Amino acid sequence: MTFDRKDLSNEQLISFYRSLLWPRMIEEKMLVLLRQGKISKWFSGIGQEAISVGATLALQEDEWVMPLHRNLGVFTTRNMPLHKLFMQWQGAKEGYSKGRERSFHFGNTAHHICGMISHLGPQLAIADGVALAHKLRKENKVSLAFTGEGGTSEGDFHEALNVAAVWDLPVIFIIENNGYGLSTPVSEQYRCISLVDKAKGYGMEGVMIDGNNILNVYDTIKGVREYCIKYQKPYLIECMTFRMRGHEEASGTKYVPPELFKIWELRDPVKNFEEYIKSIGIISEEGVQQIRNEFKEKIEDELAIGFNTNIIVPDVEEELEDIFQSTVHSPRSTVQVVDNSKPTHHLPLTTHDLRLIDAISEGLKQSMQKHSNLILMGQDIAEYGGAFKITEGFLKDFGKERVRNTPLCESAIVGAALGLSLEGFKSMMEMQFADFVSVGFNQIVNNLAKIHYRWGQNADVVIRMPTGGGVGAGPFHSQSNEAWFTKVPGLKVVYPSTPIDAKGLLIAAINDPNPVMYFEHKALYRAISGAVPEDYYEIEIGKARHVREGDEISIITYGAGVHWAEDYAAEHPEISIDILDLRTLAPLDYLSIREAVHRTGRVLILHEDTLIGGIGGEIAAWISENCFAILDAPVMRCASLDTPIPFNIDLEKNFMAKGRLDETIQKLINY
Ligand SMILES: Cc1ncc(C[n+]2csc(CCOP(=O)(O)OP(=O)(O)O)c2C)c(N)n1
Repeated sequence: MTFDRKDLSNEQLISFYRSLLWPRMIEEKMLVLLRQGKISKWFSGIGQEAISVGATLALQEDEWVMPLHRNLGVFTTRNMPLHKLFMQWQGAKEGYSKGRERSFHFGNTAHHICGMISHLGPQLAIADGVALAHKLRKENKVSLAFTGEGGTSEGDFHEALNVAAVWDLPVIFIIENNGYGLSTPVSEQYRCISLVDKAKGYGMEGVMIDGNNILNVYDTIKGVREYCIKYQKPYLIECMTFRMRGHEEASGTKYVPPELFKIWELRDPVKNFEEYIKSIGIISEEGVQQIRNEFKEKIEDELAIGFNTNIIVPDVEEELEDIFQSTVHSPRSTVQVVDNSKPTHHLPLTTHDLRLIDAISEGLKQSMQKHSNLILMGQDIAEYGGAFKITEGFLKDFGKERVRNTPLCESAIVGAALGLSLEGFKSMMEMQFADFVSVGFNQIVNNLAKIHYRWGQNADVVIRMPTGGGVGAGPFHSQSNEAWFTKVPGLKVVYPSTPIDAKGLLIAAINDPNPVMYFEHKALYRAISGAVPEDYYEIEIGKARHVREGDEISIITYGAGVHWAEDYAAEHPEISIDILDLRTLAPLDYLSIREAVHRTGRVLILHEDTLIGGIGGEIAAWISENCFAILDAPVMRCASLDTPIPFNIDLEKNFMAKGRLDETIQKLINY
């Protein structure tokens, strides 16, 4: 292995050596502790340290890195204290994730390290979002994301690189090509000759380098960083290396031909660099031993601290509280909150009549005026104004940087939204249709939803979801999929049914520093109008609206169901119907639900979503557990058929819950 020190001083070379040796020695100790049963799992980066260390050394300390499971060198080079890392690996409360995450699945905002999720590829697009933040602020910074060669087969790799190229983002993508996935060799992973050849396909530069040569890695990434900043472009680097141990320690290496270990042993990044600095006379064998002894001692000292942790005493309140970032200090405290939660409410504000769609648009526009750091992203939302024209005219008012057309890639855009959040931006992503969220699902339920609980970083993202049927659009443009998200801790789910609520809840969602899924019913867009305050205001997330007072039955519903229930009540004056519009599906307003049960003792839960697994089942269960004594009849549900939503208008009508509303109400009354 040949090293070219360029203009690096002797001190720098020694310092590089220390940075390289440190994770190696930590790992060697961890392998001992693993055998002694003192830690539970270990993903080894032995043999690959030059990549993690060299890359991190080449960056500024406040540039975000998205490491994976073999990048201990990133954490150590960012000077995370070993005792705290060890607490993390022990699952101790004193670690970086309060015991909630394992091995390297954690991040830390102060160190600008974004914690990985197990799914690997999704981390790449987060780097896009961070780079976008730098670009928008005209900062001379990059973000850097790692992937293994296995991860390059994921769709997320493609999406992230494509977005970075199309948006000219200063991101460095590093492939650590270590020959094997879990056990899958590269011959079964891809067919191109070199992965770096893919760079050309994305319209970016790329280079393949020896990943075991720290000076090579450092120098390349330093140069690439300058390129990315100067030209505002991404760059792909394929680092050739080898995994010297099993995928994780328990899984062995039987599938690897033994001669490969011999070959790569000769290319060991630590030993080779050690030999090099000795050969140029800047350190002696004694000097090396001195450093090794110093590290050995330091490891023991740090472990002594690291072992000294308290036994975790689970605290239910704290566990639940940490799902979300507190909203106490969010801008909401200074925003006027409209309380229209009672049928008798009075609006002391100047209003104008708007359709649901216009109210959403107005809420979004006022939010853009309020928050200069709010970025809108979605397919066709700029010049075209969005599939439903919600953002029509926004481009002129707010410019192309803040109103961004995206390539057709939901997953990467959700990931980019999270990256923007790491850098303090707010973002709203428009799903063109709620149905398409399935291809961004992983990022939402695993990255956005869990990040605050896992390592305390918030995801300040709103995803707008044009949803619902009644428009004859078939199975993939009409689904009700809100219940996919109400089940996921860490997401707020709002679903307004009126213009006033639509505007106020959207503003509240954008002010909320947590991820909010905002459902808007397409069939209500232009069909429903109402008085909407002209000013900027919020409707409180998590508060239901008592729509109509009645004393015979209570219909608990949301979305289109509110209008079905109101129409039914108007057509049946002989029945005294009470209606509650949930407005927020997560978190549910249990107090208002209880009051609704109390008013009539007979409850019907109505939703357009299909029956099985719909939110109605959850509410019914809660009512029967908590309100049994005040019920006069079993809780009933009226929902759509458990089939996909069909295209033909008569079939769709047959599918819809609305067609069974009368029958269910009669059953409930006559019980
Ligand atoms: C989406 C997903 N599928 C499968 C896995 C299981 N898995 C974990 S690591 C891994 C291999 C990853 O290979 P590579 O990207 O080359 O990284 P390496 O482990 O070699 O560093 C697999 C299949 C996973 N974590 N995520």
